[in-house]
Amino acid sequence: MIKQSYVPFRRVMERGDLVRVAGVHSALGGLLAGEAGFDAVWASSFEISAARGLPDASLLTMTEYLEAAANIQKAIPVPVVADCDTGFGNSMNVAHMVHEYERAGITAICIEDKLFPKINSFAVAEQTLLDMDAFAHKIATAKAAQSTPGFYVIARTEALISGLGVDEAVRRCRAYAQAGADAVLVHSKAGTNAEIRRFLEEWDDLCPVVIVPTTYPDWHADDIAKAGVSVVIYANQGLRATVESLRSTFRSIREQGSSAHLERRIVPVQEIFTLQRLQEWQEINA
Ligand code: SPV
Ligand code: MG
Repeated sequence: MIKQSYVPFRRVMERGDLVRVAGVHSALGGLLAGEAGFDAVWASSFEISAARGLPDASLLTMTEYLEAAANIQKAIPVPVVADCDTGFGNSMNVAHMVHEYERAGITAICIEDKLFPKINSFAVAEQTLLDMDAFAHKIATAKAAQSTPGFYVIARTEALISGLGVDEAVRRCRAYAQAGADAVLVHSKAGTNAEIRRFLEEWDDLCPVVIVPTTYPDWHADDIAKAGVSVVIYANQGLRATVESLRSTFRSIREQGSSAHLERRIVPVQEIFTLQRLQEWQEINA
């Protein structure tokens, strides 16, 4: 019989190796990430918004992000880390969010210290941060709201994205760890890993560190682990590859007038059936 079971994120963290996470917006993407050996998936607000043809600017509601994350988790064996932006409002919203996500089977969430409504970290826009103590209160609220001990809360600082520097990023992450965060995510849009390395040198190991090396992609996972990072999120490479693939496939069919020339380069329908576990489903009716 078809079973839908998965490992909680905390269990993955307890293994002690670098945890590798792939950004996705669909269950199919999650299945492929698991198949490739990723330990968890990131239900990315950027990807989920883009899949709806919308910017990552707090336009979708908590319910819509939750539905997207829960639909991914239902279908895959690795845990989802749900990108919950700012927590969809103030501390009250954060408490409600934790209740809802936890009840829907999500085992890890991440919230960031920007103001609601937020805009994607790479957008050319003002990135104003919430007061540090107010965000620490959101983290403490999230931890107090969880009903299972394993539920995992990641506190993300956008101090480097806002140009406030490494010292401010460290100061904020310390406060968030002291408020009970299970891990801190320090995001950077620099073209090299220099400021993240400086952060890691100053960081006092109060809790694990998560990074998102989108703009400094040449940092090898082995070196990331050696530098003291616990979790690496490849947040949007899947989405960008999908755009490339769909664009060239659709264009090529239009230009050539048929799909015959592509048939050897695209997966057979049978392979989609395998991902859908069609045979196991059909056995239910057999
Ligand atoms: C996301 O993938 O939605 C993220 C990472 O939050 S970033 O797009 O770099 O802000
Ligand atoms: Mg996001």
